[in-house]
Amino acid sequence: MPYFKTIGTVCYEGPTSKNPLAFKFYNPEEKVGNKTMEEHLRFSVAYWHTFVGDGSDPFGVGTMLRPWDHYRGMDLAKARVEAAFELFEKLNVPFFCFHDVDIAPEGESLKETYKNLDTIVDMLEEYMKTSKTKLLWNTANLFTHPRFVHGAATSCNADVFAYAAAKVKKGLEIAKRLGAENYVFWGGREGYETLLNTDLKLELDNLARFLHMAVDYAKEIGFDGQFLIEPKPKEPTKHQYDFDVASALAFLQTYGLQDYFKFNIEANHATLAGHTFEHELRMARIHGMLGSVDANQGDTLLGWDTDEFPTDLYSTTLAMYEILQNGGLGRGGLNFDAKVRRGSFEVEDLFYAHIAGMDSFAVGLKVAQRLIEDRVFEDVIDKRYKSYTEGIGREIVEGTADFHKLEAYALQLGEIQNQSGRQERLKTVLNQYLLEVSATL
Ligand code: XLS
Ligand code: NI
Ligand code: NI
Repeated sequence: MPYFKTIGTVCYEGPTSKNPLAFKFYNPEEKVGNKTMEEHLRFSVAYWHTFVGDGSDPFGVGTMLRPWDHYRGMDLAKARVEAAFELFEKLNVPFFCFHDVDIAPEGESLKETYKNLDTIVDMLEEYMKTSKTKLLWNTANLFTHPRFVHGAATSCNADVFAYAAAKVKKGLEIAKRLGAENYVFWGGREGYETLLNTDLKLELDNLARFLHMAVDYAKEIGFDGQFLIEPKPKEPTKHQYDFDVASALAFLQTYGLQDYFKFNIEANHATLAGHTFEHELRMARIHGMLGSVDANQGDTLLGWDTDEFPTDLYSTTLAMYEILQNGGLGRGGLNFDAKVRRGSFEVEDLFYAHIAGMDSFAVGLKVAQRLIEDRVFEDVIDKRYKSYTEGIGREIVEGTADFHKLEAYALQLGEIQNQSGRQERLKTVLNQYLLEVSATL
């Protein structure tokens, strides 16, 4: 039985199409450089926002009554699977992602929760046999239930640590069974509210112990997906341990975990940390740690994770620039960790939202590809740092200069000549590319 009766398969119709249920820019088979758009972009639907979210916020109840919502319990979970694969097919998306609690309700006991999960995972496995949509990643929800009030791996309560470990163990088994490309760790409540009651050192040590155990267990069962840490500075805790790429990287390096993890960069988390999306992507990329992306956007006027579908072409272009410079996302993808607004409560909106996000990244991909082909920024940057390719600069880079040598050099220098950074001109060039490439789409 179809859940999205009014909607057929969404196809590419090109930029002049007036059909709201068609792609204007995302043409999966079209080649950009040496890969198709589908291979570059690796879009994924987030189960939680699209099949579970109901539009509730701290001030009001849900606004979205979905066609599967008359079911309860396991029947609801099963109906969601049916709806999910119908949407995946109609949108032609190659991937999806979920938390354990998104796909199956928690039982009275952990055993019963496992049983519920097994039933739904059986069903997912069956659907995946005939569907092209694969699992980009799954994760364990270690933040909603009251038991996680003080955190999970960083809880003050060892029983909670054990319970969280069991959930992740099960999650890894599911990842292995469903052939997940990655497994995500987002530290929902792994942070603190006040130092007055917090053993910061023990919490960080325990988080590292937990992640090491996960690495060991993945090896034990032969799960070869990529482990991803998803940094976020705050919300729900005041201070989250995986604050941003820089601090999470320092944590991984401190505890000898850096070889087992990459980052899942979420746009809105970057902005919450006071960075741009492209800053976080660049930081991850230059350290060889860019794994996957939670594609959404925040609102500069609001200080929380608004998780909007990405429509800002400037941002999708700069993001795709980083991704292309990274040589792609490897096993990662662009997961729409994004939700329709509370006022967009009809099922059609789920489709419009995904179409908007997919088209926006398709434009970003094309513009970024052209920028790279024409070496727009590369040439500028090469020229800007030229002083490090010759003379004293080269000695600094090659490690043959020391303070004595540099002092001697500085003492004989005349007035130092600097050159303009040309920021405004570069922004105009970026605008030109956006407009030019868009005009030829
Ligand atoms: C919340 C996070 C979450 C993770 C998965 O802010 O983005 O949705 O992606 O647990
Ligand atoms: Ni996310
Ligand atoms: Ni988020």
